[in-house]
Amino acid sequence: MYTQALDAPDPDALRAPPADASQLQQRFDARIDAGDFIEAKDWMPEHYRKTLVRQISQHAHSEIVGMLPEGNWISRAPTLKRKAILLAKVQDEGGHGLYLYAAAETLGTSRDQMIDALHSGKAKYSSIFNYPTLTWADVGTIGWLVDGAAIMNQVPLCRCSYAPYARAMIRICREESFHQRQGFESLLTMMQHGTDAQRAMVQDAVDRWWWPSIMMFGPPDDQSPNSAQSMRWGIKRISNDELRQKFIDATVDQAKVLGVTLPDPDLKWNEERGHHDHGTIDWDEFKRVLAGDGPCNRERLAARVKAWDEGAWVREAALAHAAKHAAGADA
Ligand code: BYC
Repeated sequence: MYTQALDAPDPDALRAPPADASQLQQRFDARIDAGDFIEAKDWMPEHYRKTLVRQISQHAHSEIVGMLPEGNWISRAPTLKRKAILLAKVQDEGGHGLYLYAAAETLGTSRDQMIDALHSGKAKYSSIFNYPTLTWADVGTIGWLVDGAAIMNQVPLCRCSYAPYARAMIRICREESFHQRQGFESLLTMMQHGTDAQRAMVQDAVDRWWWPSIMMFGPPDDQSPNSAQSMRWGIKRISNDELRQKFIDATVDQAKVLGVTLPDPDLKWNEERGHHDHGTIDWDEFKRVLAGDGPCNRERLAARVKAWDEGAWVREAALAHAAKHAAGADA
């Protein structure tokens, strides 16, 4: 069981005005500058707390919404081995959601509040999960590209200044590496031992997932309203553009090993920069997906709300059991 939430601060202490706000602020800034980790019970500025709740809860929502596109293929996996791997991966994602909700709870926000924000459309989740999984090759491609992008973004979060988030990220990143490798291996099998139709299926999946994957890193740095402050606070350690570039550079060589083409005619090595140049990203599409108008936004949210409603009896039973236990009735 993941028990970070037991560190949750006293709600009264959260509401109480600090004795000497400027002194507390100075001490907090000095700790951030020294690269110290902040724990749940430490004083922190309200904006720092809110930024973390926003990012961590959105990250948690992404994990549990992210179970849906792949979950769609559990019953149709081509072999028992692939089914077992996919089941384990989707289960891991549920676990990541739990670690992250627990980390966000240490900031004084409740699970119900976070779930409510997701269901009412107030909270975001990653744009990537609003695209459909049309064929089996989409499952491998999600592992390779989506988990690959996730690792690139999430490894620096293991050094996030907020310790409960950093601790959750260490566990998550270990599992994400396995996810990425299984996706790559699944695609490699189809590319090397599959039929022409299977190879074409892989290429088609890569064509559809490439651009949404590089949008996962968020808007360009000069249009990212949260980046500067989050970097100052050590929540984000590397900027959106820099991470996107690292991901593109790493993925080009992997695509060559697989034998697939990345769908960007402008993608080429720039000797002077020591990086790959790439074509223009369709930020209008990104904004449309964020505004709720991607191919699967409505379907994803409806699936989450349905799962929540249908799970009400489990929550009620668990609460009733806990109440009985507290009253010593089952002793
Ligand atoms: N999708 O100022 P910015 C996974 C929002 S799960 C949706 O740059 P920030 C996996 C952003 O929230 C992958 N929204 O923001 C699971 C902000 O809106 P608000 C999820 C996006 O926070 C299952 C606005 O745009 N990973 O890996 O500094 C299976 C302006 O952006 C996106 C995480 O959540 C997007 N792509 O930086 C497989 C990692 N991009 O909140 C895999 C943790 C931006 O102001 N999160 N927005 O209304 C982060 O690292 C950062 O929050 C982001 C954005 C880099 C995503």
